[in-house]
Amino acid sequence: MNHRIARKTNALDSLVMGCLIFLIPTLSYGAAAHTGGKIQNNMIADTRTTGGFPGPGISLESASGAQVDNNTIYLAGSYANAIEYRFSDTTGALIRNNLTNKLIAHFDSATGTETTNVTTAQAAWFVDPAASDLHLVSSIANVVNAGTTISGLTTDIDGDARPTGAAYDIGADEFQPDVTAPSVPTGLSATAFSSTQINLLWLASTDASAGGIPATGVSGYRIYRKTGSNAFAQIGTSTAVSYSDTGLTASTAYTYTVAAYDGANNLSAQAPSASATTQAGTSSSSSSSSSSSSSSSSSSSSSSSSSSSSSSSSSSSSSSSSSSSGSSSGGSGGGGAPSDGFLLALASLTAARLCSKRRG
Ligand SMILES: [Ca+2]
Ligand SMILES: [Ca+2]
Repeated sequence: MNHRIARKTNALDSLVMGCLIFLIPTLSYGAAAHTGGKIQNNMIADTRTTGGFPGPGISLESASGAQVDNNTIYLAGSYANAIEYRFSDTTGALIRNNLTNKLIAHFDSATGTETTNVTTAQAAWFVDPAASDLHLVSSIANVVNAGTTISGLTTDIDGDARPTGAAYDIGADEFQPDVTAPSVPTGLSATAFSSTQINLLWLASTDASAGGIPATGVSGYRIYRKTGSNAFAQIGTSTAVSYSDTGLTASTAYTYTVAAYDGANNLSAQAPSASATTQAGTSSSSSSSSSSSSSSSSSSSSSSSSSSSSSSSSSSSSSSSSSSSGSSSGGSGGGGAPSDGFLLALASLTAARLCSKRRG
């Protein structure tokens, strides 16, 4: 596995943008005089606590005038730095709006300006660090709307507008709140368990991402029972796809429906209702129950069965990682810089553009 997606020498204005990087902790400019260039809107994650690459997520080496903006870096290992810039011919670096869980450090008299970076990120802030999905799960204070305006950087890794809201968000993701409700529960059935209890079962809803906006996921279900006035009133909630309504009257018909809500409290429409009649009291032997509708007038049908849902949920992912190019292992040449035998070289390319993928 390569650790560096781009090591460039004698190049001009290289662009590394919009990468979603799995287990490739270092983007690097090369050891010999790179001029200009931008590393923006990348998500870089390595959740290995042992065996990971002992280096930063982004490194500038002998790079003058580079911009490192709006990247999100989460590294679970023990290495102290997420972004490094080094060597005396690294000058004028602009390092802005980066969201990391490790430090930003410079060595060897390299010079640069660090603006509105946040280096205290927590794994819980992100959708799925193990899958390199470092989208924000919620509107994190001091991250959302807390960044600096970057000339020319008008979208995020998803293509969402920058800024969305009052100001740039920090990191690769311009946070978009989940405003999409989960799917409507299906297959609701009601079964009389006794003279005082009816059990409900239904099929799980899903909460899908939409338009590059991460889903918060199904958090639970609201349970409703039809009242004497033929309206539905909520009688409880359940995080499972079942519910037992107790304390009922014998030989009485009850009608139910359920709706799903997600982590942002978006509520689905109500499922087609289902009815059941509680069993008779002690003496009689009639019993019966069954689900399905029954009451004539208003109640809809029950529709049991039906297909399940599926479609997983939440984040997408789609890799894309290393778009590589000519390889070339061999000597690192850099003093002090982390080196390994897997360096990719993108020599002689100017204005090479990597990872221009778009999600959603
Ligand atoms: Ca976004
Ligand atoms: Ca949702």
